[in-house]
Amino acid sequence: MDGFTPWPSDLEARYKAEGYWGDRLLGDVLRGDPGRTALVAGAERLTYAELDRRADRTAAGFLRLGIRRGDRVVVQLPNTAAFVVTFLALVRIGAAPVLALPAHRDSEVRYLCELAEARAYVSAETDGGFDYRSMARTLPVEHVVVDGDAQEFTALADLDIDTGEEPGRPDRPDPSDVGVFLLSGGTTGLPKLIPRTHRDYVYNLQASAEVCGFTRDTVYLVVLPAAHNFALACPGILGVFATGGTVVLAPSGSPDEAFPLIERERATVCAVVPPIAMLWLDAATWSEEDLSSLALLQVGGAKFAAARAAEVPAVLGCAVQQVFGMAEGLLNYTRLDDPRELVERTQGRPLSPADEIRVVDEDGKSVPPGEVGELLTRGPYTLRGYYRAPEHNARSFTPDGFYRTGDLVRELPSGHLVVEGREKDQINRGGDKISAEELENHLLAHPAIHDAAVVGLPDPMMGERTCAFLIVREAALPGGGPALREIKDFLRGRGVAAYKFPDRVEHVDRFPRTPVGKISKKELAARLAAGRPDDQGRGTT
Ligand code: OOB
Repeated sequence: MDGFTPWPSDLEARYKAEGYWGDRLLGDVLRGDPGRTALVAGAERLTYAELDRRADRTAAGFLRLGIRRGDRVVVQLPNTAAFVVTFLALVRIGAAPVLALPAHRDSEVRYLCELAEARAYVSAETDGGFDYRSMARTLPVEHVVVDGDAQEFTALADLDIDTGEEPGRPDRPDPSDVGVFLLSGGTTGLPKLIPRTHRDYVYNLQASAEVCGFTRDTVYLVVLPAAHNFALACPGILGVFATGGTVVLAPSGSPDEAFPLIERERATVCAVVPPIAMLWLDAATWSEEDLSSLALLQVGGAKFAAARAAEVPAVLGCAVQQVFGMAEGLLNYTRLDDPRELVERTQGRPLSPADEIRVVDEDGKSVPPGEVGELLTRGPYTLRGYYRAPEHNARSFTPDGFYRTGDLVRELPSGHLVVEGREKDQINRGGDKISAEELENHLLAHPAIHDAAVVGLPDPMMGERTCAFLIVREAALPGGGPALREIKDFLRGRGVAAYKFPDRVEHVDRFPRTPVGKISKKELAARLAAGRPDDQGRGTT
């Protein structure tokens, strides 16, 4: 596939010889007993046999539509059975789903369709008050498939028809093919696509299921978006399928929705981001639901404070596991039998014995053991390049193929990593990643804005919130420049996902600069922390 950077042949040979890469395809992950429940979604309950059949029939439907091996299909579905069926159907015919988040809007989805040259777009009809069909109308794709009332488009249900005919024999994908595209949190003006091959992603989910002790008795509650790597394959939905357990889809992580499902389905495992974990710690003290089935709470996506991690066993009655992962590949897990100290205070250690880790200083030299530096990594399930992004790849990888994570870590003698911060120009808002540059570019399109700098503002609940520092054009000054409300309306109008909207806007006359003349975001953050966002002391909106 053009735009895809393969692993060099010596590493490929090694990963195969050492058993990391096999021949299993993503379409073959359903390994449960046919009669056991694979999926619970709303009122729907599907056994392994039923899910398998639905995936096959829908695969035939996509083939009838003309979707073929090697095609890309942008999929934007909430946590519904349709997500699971569509994902399995596409990977079975070797068409790679490009997994957009339900929160994405025109700006993100259009870009993904263009970059991936997607043949089709699959969405919900409406969700959370948003009509995906109206967005779909102007997307540059041949086919739009809608779960629900499809209006002028193709209904997903119409792809799932048993015609009685033998479906055209699909061209079986190769394990080295790209199976799925995940989205990068992004550090540049535009989001990046992460190609995950069948064999690297199958290893990712199987090895994760093993480390997390998943079995056929696992009942996994999905509260994060199913399209996110954590919920999909760490071990996630696919890791459960590979071990024969049951997946229960929840619409969100709100205790009102999640707790009754835990009680009703006797859920044993759930993956959450720190703000949800903290919400649950609060809610569990007064909620009446029986959460006693819960055995493991996986927490990741952003740093989980040691003090909160320590509360989980007593308050929620289950073990806690910290997960420091990335859609690009590398996963770190605290192990189920790690001493409490490591579980509470570290973000885990690499999943695979073949994961290579380097912690380096600004010159790319390894720091002394135990000191903080940037984490570089390569391994059997970490990408070697973003899709169709040669210039960005030249910066994001070392010449010997290590991915520069942009995360600052400290490595303990046990191999466990402690995340100490970040070097990349990104905001981690409770696990949602926001590229500062992408948001700045949107803000710069505002007629009253001369310059913009986006920084993270420490927040006890979200870890960080987003603050946009703005220099307003002189002509706009008499009105005082755009306030937060106006900025949000402006971004909504541009079709930007709401989680990227700033939480706060500060108007300033000029930006502090580094000695080389770059905007000093460190200084901006320090001023915010000190409560004097503008040196001149102008107001907040
Ligand atoms: C997960 O994946 P992404 O791609 O949304 O974000 C990756 C970035 C990491 O580079 C790091 O900056 C941050 O999110 N991060 C954490 C963390 N887990 C992720 N920072 C501190 N502590 C943690 N535990 O977020 C993701 C993917 C798979 C599993 C879990 C999380």
